[in-house]
Amino acid sequence: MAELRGALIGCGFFAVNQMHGWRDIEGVAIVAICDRDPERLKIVGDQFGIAKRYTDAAEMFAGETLDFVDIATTAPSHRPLVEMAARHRVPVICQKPFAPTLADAKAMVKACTEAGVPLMVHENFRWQSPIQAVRAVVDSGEIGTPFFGRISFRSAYDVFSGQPYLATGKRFIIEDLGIHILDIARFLLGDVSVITTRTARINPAIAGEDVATMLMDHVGGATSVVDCSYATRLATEPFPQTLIEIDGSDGTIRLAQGYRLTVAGKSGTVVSNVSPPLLPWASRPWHNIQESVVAIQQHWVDCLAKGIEPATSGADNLRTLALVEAAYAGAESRDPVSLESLLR
Ligand code: NAD
Ligand code: 89V
Repeated sequence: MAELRGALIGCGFFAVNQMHGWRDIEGVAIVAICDRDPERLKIVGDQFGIAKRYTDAAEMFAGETLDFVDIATTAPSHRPLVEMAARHRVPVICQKPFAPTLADAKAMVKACTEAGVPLMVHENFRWQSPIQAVRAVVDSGEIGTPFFGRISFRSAYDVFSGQPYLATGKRFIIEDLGIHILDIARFLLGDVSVITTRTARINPAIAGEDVATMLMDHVGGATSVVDCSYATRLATEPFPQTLIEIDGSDGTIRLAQGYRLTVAGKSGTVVSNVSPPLLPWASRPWHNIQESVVAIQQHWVDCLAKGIEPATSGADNLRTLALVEAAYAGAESRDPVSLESLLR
């Protein structure tokens, strides 16, 4: 089969992981890159040996024949770039947060659907191997029917040095990090009908909230708590581990710090180490996230080959983004927010 010709837009902090990911995957080549900042374009172009470089995405779409485009810019540029890809009939991957608003995201899904173009959101946390291991246990039936979940991300890691824009936005932890954890809750326990949210800002040097606690009713009957903090100083810093508790009718799952998975179920208790592999180009503590980048990008290639919708398609991600919007609305009103009207 001919090699897929991809292009990447946005050569910033995180895109380097995506470029490594593409290099690891067979049957794909990134043939062109684009960044409006010539310095970033040069750094990534030189590091990965990409000769075709553009400072303007429109010029890149006009000048290249592409099988897909990978958008790794921040949220404000996502809608115009995704719509540009749709106009050029180029299948598109878009980084999270998919869009600044749910209305933008719905328009992006519509544009791609009408153009007949596949659209995947780079929602990679559910692709982390420890999270996949938890899902495999749930699917096996070992703990029966889940009725409670706690999906937790608490840290004091300095994310602002690598991503300074995170300190300046009115919204922070729910939109940037909570979005992943809410997506994991959906992945493990199904869609959500109602969410109740409390937030706080502990770090006075940032503009947005750095603590969020969300209580959710899942459509299938389970209740979950999603709690996120970048203001939690622990004896051992867990970044970027998501810790999970699931209670089911026949047992429990605990994913604890150090990637220790304990399953107490129908066949007894099993403790295992589900540490993600350290890829040759990866570095601790980011290796968990870096491995998931390869997994989601491989999934995209497999879906393109089979002509099937990716698990984290644009349409799927509307449900995660709706949770983000509902969480901010509920944090302000202090009332529970129903998801139904948002998703209409
Ligand atoms: P960044 O600011 O370091 O990089 C973004 C790059 O995009 C910059 O170089 C900028 O010049 C370029 N850019 C912006 N608009 C452009 C446009 N219209 N045309 C061409 N280039 C443009 O940001 P980052 O930290 O790399 O984050 C990028 C995205 O990745 C964000 O949405 C962020 O939330 C997401 N992210 C995801 C993960 C994850 O695990 N999935 C981790 C970190 C960041
Ligand atoms: O995944 C992300 O979007 C990152 C981080 C894990 C640091 O929050 O911003």
